[in-house]
Amino acid sequence: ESQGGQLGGPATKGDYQKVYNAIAEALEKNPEYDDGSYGPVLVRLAWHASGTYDKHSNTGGSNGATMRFAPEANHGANAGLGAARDFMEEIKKQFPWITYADLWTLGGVAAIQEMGGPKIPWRPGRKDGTVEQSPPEGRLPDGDKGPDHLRHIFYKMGFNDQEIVALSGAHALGRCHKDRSGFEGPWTFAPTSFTNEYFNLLVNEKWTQKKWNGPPQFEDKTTKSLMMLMTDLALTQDSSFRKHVQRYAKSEDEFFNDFSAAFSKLLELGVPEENFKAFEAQLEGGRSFKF
Ligand code: CCH
Repeated sequence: ESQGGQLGGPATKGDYQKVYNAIAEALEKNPEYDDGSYGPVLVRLAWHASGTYDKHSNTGGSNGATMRFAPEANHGANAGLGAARDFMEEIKKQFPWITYADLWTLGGVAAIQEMGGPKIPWRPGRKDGTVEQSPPEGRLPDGDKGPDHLRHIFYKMGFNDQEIVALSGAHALGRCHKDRSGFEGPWTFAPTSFTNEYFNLLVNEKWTQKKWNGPPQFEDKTTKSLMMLMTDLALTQDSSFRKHVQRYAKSEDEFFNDFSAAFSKLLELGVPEENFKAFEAQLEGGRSFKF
């Protein structure tokens, strides 16, 4: 029963706000987890659940939450996201009426907003799918590639160069884990704060290749404690990307506005518009969830 709030009737905006609040309150439930917050890994779950969209075949995307099933859960790109799915399972127990597909995307919204980021417009209406609807492996980006790879991957989702740069700013958050991706370390000094710091560091730091036996990654010359992937540096090496990197380094407002629009679009990839229409009547008062 995908439609049915706390009392069994259609879910209202207040019902979704309760789910949002439960996620927000649990973000720092385990001080031992990474940098003290599940926020970053929840953002990554929302992104990987949505970024499988292919506009040519109109398959993949956030509708379906097919990462619940083994094939997609075991895709190399999704290593470590079990921590986020387990977190969400606890929320799902409290609100069994919400779909996983709505829950995981709302989790990304709550995490961004609670870590100090912009408001992200979000609508409910995603349905949970079957294992047969799982996307093939290989639709998410690899960290050891250049600008052409980024375009190949993100153009399939329907994004342009400006949106690619804006979305990449999410790497202000979180870190790479040796045992998940093979890469190691955070992009910024404040990995649980959503800021434009990623762009400042791209513009102002000198990045040199890290000497180690892991996959190719870069470290900042000043402290050697931060990292960038080849795909991150690709944004500074291509003029059509670089102008937006420079713009977002100068103006956190412009970054926040553009990130909000692009992330909201990401979270709706592959969801038929009629799914949203069915719920819109319930959502008097808009699409943003935050008191
Ligand atoms: Fe990312 N990302 N990401 N990323 N990502 C990783 C971690 C995070 C790439 C590779 C990696 C986006 C785009 C890209 C987050 C959000 C976004 C990791 C480390 C790799 C590798 C995983 C690990 O070891 O745990 C590549 C390549 C691209 C190319 O564009 C986009 C877009 C978003 C969101 C809008 C977040 C958040 C994390 C941190 C996760 C954590 O657990 O801390």
